[in-house]
Amino acid sequence: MRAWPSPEIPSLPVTGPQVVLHDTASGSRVTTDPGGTARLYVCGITPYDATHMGHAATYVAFDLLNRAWRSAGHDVTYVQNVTDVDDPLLERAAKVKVDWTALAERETELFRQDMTALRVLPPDHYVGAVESIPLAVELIEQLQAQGAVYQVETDLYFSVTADPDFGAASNLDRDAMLRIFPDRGGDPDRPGKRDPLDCVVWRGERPGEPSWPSPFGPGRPGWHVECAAIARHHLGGAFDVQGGGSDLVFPHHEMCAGHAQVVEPGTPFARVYSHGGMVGYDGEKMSKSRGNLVFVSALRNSDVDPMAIRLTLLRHHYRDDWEWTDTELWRSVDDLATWRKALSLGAGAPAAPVVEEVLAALADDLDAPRAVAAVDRWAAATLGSGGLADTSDPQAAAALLPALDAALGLTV
Ligand code: 5CA
Ligand code: ZN
Repeated sequence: MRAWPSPEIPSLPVTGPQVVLHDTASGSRVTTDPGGTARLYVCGITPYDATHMGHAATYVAFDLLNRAWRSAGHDVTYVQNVTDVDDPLLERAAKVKVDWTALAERETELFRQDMTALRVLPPDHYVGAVESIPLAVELIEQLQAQGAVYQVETDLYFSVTADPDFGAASNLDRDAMLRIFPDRGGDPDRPGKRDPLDCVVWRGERPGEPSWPSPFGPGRPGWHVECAAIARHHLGGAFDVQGGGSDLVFPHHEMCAGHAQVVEPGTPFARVYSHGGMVGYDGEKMSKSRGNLVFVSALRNSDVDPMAIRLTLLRHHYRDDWEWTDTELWRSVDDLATWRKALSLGAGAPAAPVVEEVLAALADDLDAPRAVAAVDRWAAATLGSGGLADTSDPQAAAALLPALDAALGLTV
């Protein structure tokens, strides 16, 4: 699939520190150790509705990781999928009477435009589930060869007991997994299953649903096997970071890890599992199924500066759960105006310590609020009050502008 155009990334005269990230599997902070090229997989959208602020927060969070690695001197290979066939997409297409492929294409295109406006670096491989069906089939055959797959009617299930490390990626015990599973698409009570936590890897054809031929009969892959197959194919085993929102910790990322670890025993799916918090609106998690959404495209259409949207997201730590409010958006519009005013002076308060603080904050588990606060302080010092402006650095704006762009993705 086509991704979206990449913004320019200015090169900085200073190198950032190695990136420390909170890892869901170990429940602790881990210094990422990517060697030359860091390998990142982030779960992409299910394209049946426009990009909301929750999606935007997640993709901006992993964009900060991408940028922090680059600032630390690494190349990055970034892979993102598009779940372009799935139950909610098919249901929405049927409801609004459009072809499901047309709906997926339209919403994916809108997502590309939203990501471009928010200056999110594109993945190197933007991969659709449909175009990856042969990869999923190959992975299911490998799972079969390990004896990890069994049949229930026309569907195939993955035996979670085949992975000795099952539960490790999400760091959850069996009781917690059993509690969460039914709320996240699982079917613990289906007759014929060997373990309530087993998940579908091949869904046999249903009347009225699209299907593809396979050695297991017509049907389509399960959701988890798609991401596992795409990530393994494009990144190999033990890639650096598997990312997504916290709603994907279990079962999605656990099952992906399980599939990968059964076909390549002893090699973890990913080294670090990283998860962003949930963005809410009107007291609940923002979600397409609940319909309590604030769309990036709707704000763009009302001429809101996308950099103000991005700054609003950056003011929240990526691991926090928080509520979107328009009040914060309007505050970001004002803050950007203040920054622009200070930067337009050219000279200002010393920029080097600010650049250093921004890079240090981002390498410290993507602490964007701390980075942004450093810029606020610089702008306040530069503009001063009552003649107390600090303009001791004649090159302040020239040093700060590329750092804001490269590290935070903000053009001011
Ligand atoms: N296609 C799958 C992943 S393979 C999927 O979860 N799609 S999605 O469209 O539902 O979500 C896309 C990304 O946005 C996921 O990483 C998800 O965790 C994240 N996300 C969804 N809702 C929110 C929210 N309210 N706040 C923060 N992140 C969210
Ligand atoms: Zn995924």
